[in-house]
Amino acid sequence: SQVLLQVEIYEIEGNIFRIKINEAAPLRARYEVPDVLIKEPTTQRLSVSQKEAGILVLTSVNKDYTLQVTANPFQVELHSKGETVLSMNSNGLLYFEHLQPPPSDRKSTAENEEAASDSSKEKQEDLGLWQEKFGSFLDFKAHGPSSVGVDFSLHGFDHVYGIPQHAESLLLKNTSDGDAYRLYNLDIFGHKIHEKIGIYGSVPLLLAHKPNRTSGIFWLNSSETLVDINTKAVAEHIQSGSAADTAKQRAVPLTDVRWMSESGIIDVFLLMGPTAFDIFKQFAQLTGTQALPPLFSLGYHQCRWNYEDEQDVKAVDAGFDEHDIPYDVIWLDIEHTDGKRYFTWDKKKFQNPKRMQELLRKKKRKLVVIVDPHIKVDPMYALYSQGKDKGYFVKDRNGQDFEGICWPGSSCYLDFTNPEVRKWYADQFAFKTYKGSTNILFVWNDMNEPSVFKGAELTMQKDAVHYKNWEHRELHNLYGFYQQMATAEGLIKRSSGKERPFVLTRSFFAGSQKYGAVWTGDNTAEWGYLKISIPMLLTISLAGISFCGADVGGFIGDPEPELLVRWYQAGAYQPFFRGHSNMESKRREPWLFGEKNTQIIREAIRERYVLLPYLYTLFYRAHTVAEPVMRPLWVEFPGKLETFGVENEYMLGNALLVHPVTDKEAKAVSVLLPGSEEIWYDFRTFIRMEDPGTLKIPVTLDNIPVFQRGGTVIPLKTTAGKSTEWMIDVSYELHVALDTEARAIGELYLDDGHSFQYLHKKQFLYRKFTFHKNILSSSCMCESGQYHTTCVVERVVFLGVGQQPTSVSVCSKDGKEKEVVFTYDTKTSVLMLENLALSIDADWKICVK
Ligand code: MIG
Repeated sequence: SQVLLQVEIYEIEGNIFRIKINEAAPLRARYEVPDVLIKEPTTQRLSVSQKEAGILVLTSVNKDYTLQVTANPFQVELHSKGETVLSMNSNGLLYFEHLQPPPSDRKSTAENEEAASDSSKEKQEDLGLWQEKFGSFLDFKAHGPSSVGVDFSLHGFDHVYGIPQHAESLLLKNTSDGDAYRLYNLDIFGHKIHEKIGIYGSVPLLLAHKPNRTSGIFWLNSSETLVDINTKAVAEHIQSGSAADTAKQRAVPLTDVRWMSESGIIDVFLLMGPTAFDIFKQFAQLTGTQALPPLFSLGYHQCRWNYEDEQDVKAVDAGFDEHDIPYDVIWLDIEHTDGKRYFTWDKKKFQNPKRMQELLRKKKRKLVVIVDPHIKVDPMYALYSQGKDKGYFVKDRNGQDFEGICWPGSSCYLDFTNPEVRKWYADQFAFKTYKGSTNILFVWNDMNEPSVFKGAELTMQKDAVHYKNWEHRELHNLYGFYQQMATAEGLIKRSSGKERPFVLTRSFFAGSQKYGAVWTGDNTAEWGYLKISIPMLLTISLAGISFCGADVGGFIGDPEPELLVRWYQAGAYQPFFRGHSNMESKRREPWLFGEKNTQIIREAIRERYVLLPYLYTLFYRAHTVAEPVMRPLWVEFPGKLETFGVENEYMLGNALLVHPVTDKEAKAVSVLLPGSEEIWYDFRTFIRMEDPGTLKIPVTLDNIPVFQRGGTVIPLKTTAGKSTEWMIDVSYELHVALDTEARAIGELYLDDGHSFQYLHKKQFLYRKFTFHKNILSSSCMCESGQYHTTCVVERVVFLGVGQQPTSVSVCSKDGKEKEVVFTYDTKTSVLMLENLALSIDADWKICVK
């Protein structure tokens, strides 16, 4: 209380408030997270609507919000039209460890000399603030203690989500009697499930939801962070006209969220929604949207630690063709390198990497190789010697290059926080620098928490030193973010800015969505890990990163065939779809488990490929309007309480509800089809489900329950091919599912699938399909987009058509009308039109009479 803090309050365009608290005059600058906000936010002028001793009331530009700031005790309350939405420091947990001179530097006044000699205990404690022991590790805090924290109360909310990454449930749990949620990127091999310890990546964004409102708290801090959650019921007085009623109370929920970070400043963004989709936009406005993935990366990926050599790659690739299973990418793990020197090849196993890539290219497939951030200490290794000469490695506290142990043995770690290092690193991906690489090679960044064997908690010492002398503790959670950023820039650069990159990263932070995909790391081949992968991916998606997936099959161990099959079926309906397995795991290519299982897995992967037009369109929406591709039910049904905790099923876009089977030998699953006013159709049989609600759906091993929501149109391909590139000319099929008013709406986005021409030259098609008053029309969603394609819509399936039509005709733009043949099934109410040849890029109408 002796040190003056400065509080800054901003309104940011689009219903966002920002509160920054820092020391008014810190001894030295405190770390403020750079490079995560995509631009300096556009502020708006708050007006002072009340100002008296100890109270200041600020009103937002649109008058919808007021911020009441009280001085003593310090507190900020955010009101929306009379409703208190959120308050800060209402539990008085604000703290701010101000920077102090080290104990040895302190001027010894007579007074404190006395105190010091009086109490050696105090001295001990004081020392503890400047250095900390953890096992055999000593963390030397050059700048002393510097932690910050504050509490928020979310009024009326008892459902909170977000703050990945934990192997935990979708709904955040009370932490009052256990561990806080920890945000500290760590490589935890064989991590357990239902733990609050942080793994691999973190996004300090929390969402709170109640039926009429969603709010968000974005705590912009990249040091080790803890989040305590406490949901309770509090009494609220009911305002009412009659005097007799004024005493009435009711219990309303309230969630307290306490954030604590090891260092930095308090810089918090309050996202006011009011809808979940508004929150996604607000967060994207600050940190960016999902990069539009190249289409191939939405196909199936086949990975393993390791595909041994060129021969192995060839054989696995051929296996997919032999078994008629589509796939797009084969992956090479660390063993492909010359002694874990990234950007090199093991010369015995991969004698001719270009030849191998040419073979894959002919098959219209791609290669992904791993590139980790640790660099083998080896003066003969160019990356090391250059890095060393240029001073590009993270330093230890004594100013020497930090050395840790990792795969190659003794290793140094590139300091990606330095823009010059990132530029140099990006240049390493140039085709002429990265020998043996071609433009079908893409990249996987692993171990970038960073993982340091034998380091404290298997990561870098917090007292290691980065660019501009910042200690590692300040920016730990950003390390992987920066590596992926540099890698993605490298891939763009090598194509002279023309091609979209694909980079998968294990570690991530807020904003990583701009650079590619993430996966959930080393899961285990057990049913529990399949089950938890759904809430884990939903949580990552809520935090802005749509392109996410979990290792299909489970990385560690050997899945029983049934588990593997179930995992493929789930993965086929998730954004990033990759089979992967550990070195010690048995081979796991999809055809190794008997004809029947091969058949089912083939079917699951083919369903994925057929669905790609829809999925790609969802990614376009994630890219342009920040809608998560995979979303919890409550996002689509914000008023339906019964959906708030659902985590065993999810929506893929707004049209598909997916319920993976995650129990062994399941004969049936309980599916919640939300919304009494909704109609749901079985995605495969087209049969209308009787009455929404919770249904017991019988299942066989053949597939998992998937439903299309009435009122939507889903674009698909009529058949799967060997890979996405083989499918370019395959015709389309539309599934038009009618709602209670016999309407439906949907869209299709399409472009060349790999370049930035959609952006720079507007080479894309964005089509809209509407069914209204018995007319299905195809129209343009965006006149400025143009893309030439000869692709046609071949088939249209209408679901839920009440009665048999007397005729169906197609009207083209020039007014010509042509009757078409149709079939109608009275039992299922399905109307099917086949052998159509309607240009995908033209306006047309289908009239059902
Ligand atoms: O500690 O590169 O999560 O996907 O196969 C193991 C070898 C290091 C961890 C990754 C995993 C990858 C493995 N890596």
